[in-house]
Amino acid sequence: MSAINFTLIKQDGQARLGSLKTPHGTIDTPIFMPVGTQATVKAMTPDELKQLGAQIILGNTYHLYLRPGHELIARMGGLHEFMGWNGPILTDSGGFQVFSLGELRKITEEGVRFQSHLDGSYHMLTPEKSIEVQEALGSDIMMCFDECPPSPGDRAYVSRSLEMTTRWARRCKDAQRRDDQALFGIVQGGIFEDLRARSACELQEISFDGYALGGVSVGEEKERMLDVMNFTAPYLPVDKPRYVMGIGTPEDLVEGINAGFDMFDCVMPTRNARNGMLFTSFGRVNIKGAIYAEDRGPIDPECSCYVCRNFSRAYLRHLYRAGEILASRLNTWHNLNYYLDLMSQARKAISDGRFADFRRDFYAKRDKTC
Ligand code: PRF
Ligand code: ZN
Repeated sequence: MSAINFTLIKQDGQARLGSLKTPHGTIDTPIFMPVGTQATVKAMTPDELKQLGAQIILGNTYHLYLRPGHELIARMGGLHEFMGWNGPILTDSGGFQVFSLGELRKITEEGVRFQSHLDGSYHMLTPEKSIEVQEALGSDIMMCFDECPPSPGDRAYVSRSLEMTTRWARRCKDAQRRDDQALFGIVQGGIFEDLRARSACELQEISFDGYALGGVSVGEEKERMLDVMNFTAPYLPVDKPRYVMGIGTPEDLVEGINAGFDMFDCVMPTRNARNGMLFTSFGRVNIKGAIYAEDRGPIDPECSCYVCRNFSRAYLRHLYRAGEILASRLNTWHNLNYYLDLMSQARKAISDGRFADFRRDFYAKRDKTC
């Protein structure tokens, strides 16, 4: 028995409308998952996330293992209880984060030995350890420990790497002890269709509760990434959730949905918010700009979020320039609202059988300047 249950409600082209039941609630797909690396979605309380319509958030094995430690979180009642979020949580395995450490890590068949970016201490993450940490955190969905090679990457290396990722996936599954958490496999294989197909096929032989596309948006050209999403989706089972890891821009999400994926996560709306970069239906707004100094209008005239209803661009520009904490909060609020609302519109469009129109209108608007 799986800890989650996915229902495919409707398909419109390749785009899918679904419902994913998890131990902490049911989510509508396609879905965007705000990133809460350090057991917090930066600048937002769990209550605010609920108000924004966030249905599931993401946590990180690597960061929480190093600080405050997974055992401490387990003693505090698990990640949900610790951070005061009672909705679904997906945790990434730590694979991607340790590979981003560059010089500070060494990969072997056993796992990855690395030095903490916090204090330089030595640690070893293996498939077994990653599952142990994710079980201690108690997330609803755990991810397999994978290797994410740089892209486009050397074909021979990518091929050997994905074989190891498959062996690691088997070890993750064997290490799983709890039956109230789902486990997703991660398809690797770089930009090579046959390697992606092999990875997807081997993972399905092991059998997982869902399948993720890893190793995209890691240096390859945008067109390549779109190709990879489009040619990999057909190798994934229809009756399981499909997740693209770590993307992306609003355009990437629309293309991911169009390719047949159901779940997405990215730091972009939250991180960019703190840097004064705001997403709107007409494109991006850099709120630092002098042109907004006396602009009485809202960030996005089409947005009905709390920030757009109450504050001008001029005020938000001022808050940002003054380094006020409220700038981060309001900008994050609007950007998350934008991302979550975009997904809600996409779901509605699929439900009405007009996803192609939705996608065309989405691009048509962005051609205009703000
Ligand atoms: N693997 C894991 N997490 C990830 C990625 C991956 O390939 C990516 C790449 N887009 C983001 N996050 N485990
Ligand atoms: Zn808004």
